[in-house]
Amino acid sequence: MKYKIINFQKHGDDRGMLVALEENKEIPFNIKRVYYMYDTVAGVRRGYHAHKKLQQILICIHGSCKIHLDDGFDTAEVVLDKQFQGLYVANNMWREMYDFSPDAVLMVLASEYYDESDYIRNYHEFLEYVRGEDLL
Ligand code: T46
Repeated sequence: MKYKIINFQKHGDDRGMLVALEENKEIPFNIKRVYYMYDTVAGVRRGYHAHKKLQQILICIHGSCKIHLDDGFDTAEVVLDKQFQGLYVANNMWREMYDFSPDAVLMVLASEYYDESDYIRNYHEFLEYVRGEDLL
């Protein structure tokens, strides 16, 4: 599984909604890190990298945004606009985040601590890495 939309259980009553996330239950890994982005500047596109090891769940807990995914062979565009949905992204996936609404808050649950050496920030290197061949 390279990516997957997960619909979390909604606990709703007459007061409103609540979503609960636990590691190795709703989230299919140990959660070592949580980060989020907000006040994203209009028209900006971020990401442009892959991870060798990191797995993540992306949740747009307010507003909406889109995610471009690329495994080196196929691409997909995913819309995140529901607070009860998470996008699981496996390692070895190129990702770009775009079309943020002005009020978007994109929260990410990560399987590893921050490690710059886990990033592949060059698309050509990424293709070589996942295809296991020298493309030059
Ligand atoms: C990813 C997508 C969805 C830290 O110091 N610690 C952290 O845990 C993170 C994630 C970032 N940073 C610093 C590193 C940079 O100086 O925050 C700055 C912005 O990070 P970056 O340019 O990598 O942000 P994005 O939005 O391009 O990518 C982020 C994650 O880095 C990445 O793992 O999958 O969100």
